[in-house]
Amino acid sequence: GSAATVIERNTSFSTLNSDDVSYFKELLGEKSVVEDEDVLLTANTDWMRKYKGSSKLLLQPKTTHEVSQILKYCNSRCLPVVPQGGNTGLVGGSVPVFDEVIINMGSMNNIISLDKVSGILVCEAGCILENLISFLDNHGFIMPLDLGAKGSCQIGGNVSTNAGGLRLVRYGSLHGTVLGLEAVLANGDVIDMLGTLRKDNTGYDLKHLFIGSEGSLGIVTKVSILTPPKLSSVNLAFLACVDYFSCQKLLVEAKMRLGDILSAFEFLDNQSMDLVLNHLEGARNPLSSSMHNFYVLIETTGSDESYDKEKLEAFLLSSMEGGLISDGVLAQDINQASSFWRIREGVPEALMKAGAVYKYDLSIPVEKMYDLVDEMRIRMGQTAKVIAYGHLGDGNLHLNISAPQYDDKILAQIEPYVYEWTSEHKGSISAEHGLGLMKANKIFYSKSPETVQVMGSIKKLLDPNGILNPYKVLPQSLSSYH
Ligand code: AKG
Repeated sequence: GSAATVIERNTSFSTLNSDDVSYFKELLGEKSVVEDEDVLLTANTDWMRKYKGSSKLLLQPKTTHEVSQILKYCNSRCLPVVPQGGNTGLVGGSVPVFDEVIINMGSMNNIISLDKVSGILVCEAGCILENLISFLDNHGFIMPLDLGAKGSCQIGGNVSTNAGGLRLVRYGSLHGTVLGLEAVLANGDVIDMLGTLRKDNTGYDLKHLFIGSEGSLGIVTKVSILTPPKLSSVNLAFLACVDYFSCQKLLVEAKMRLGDILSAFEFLDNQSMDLVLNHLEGARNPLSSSMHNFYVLIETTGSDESYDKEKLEAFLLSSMEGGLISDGVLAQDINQASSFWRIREGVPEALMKAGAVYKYDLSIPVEKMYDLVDEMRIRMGQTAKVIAYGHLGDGNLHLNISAPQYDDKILAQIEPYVYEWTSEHKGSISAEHGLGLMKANKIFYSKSPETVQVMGSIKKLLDPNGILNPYKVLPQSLSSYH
């Protein structure tokens, strides 16, 4: 059993026939119309192997025009579609639920331009994040976002899900760094909002509707993004704290004392560390003792090697003296730094190897965050492990419940409790992963009925037949119309 709620196929959708397939072959060429069973099996299944659709067709458009023609056709035929990037999402948003046509964006992977004065990059949606990072590195820039899935995830998917990641604490969310985008609406209209300006207050800033709407309002085909300069001095500390309160105080101090050079503040608890050490090959605890309760990674990025290092070392020394940190080590080179990151970024992979996992991605006021973890440990008892880590600097907790296998009894112990608790503490039930299929019907825990109603109206305006990524994001009554 999976955590998916039971939903029904929208009866107003038609089903794919051989004329449809012929039309797409004519439009895209045989090679870009995929019916191969192995390819479809992969594309129908999400990264966690928890959500599984039954699509019979995957399309690989190479241009915006092709995306436009595909959607125009599907809209007129009432054929539902699911846009798919790297398929690394964690909420079942990037795979079909039933037989939706998969629109794979991977062939639109051209970099269009980089303005080396302003650092503004324009590229197609299917560019893999890591490729953009390498490209920019050669030109003295970095991407304003970085996440564990960088080797597979695509910028179009990042933008469509408003992915957060490890650098948000420094560079802000994609609502700030994405300067423009091009999107194709359900009816095939191409909306050119691909501006490359920092400032543009001419009317409604519609690009924001496509950032974080998970492909439910249109398909993002091109992106313009502000990239920060690559600074010469990066330092990474791996630290231990005795309790959660110390992690919290350390965050306040780090923001105040490191100020402009702070570029990441991440945490994991000892259960997360144990999991990584047990399941990831070659992983080892950078600190000699493994008896610590919490681990914190602090990264600084600045332009003056000796000044930055002095600043960080002085901060660490006083935090040590003040008892906020009980142990710590500074990465001596880039390899050591990546081995530290591997521990933090490797938790999701270790969780997958450990068995079944129930994932919650919550925004909770920092001071309350770990109360939920303690409460969940009591609730779950011996039946499952509670693993907590995440972006402490952003108030974002990744709460994961790990069990040998999926079990509805375990699920009933977790939900709706986790959602109710989060809602009561004025948190968000999706900090950065989106709602997808997993949480489409849970939106009311974080949004008022009036707000959701407006979302429904926008959905209906832009996608009147509900063909774009159906069953996701909004409750089914608002996202697909029977
Ligand atoms: C992260 O590691 O920061 C993620 O977003 C993944 C969280 C998860 O696996 O729950």
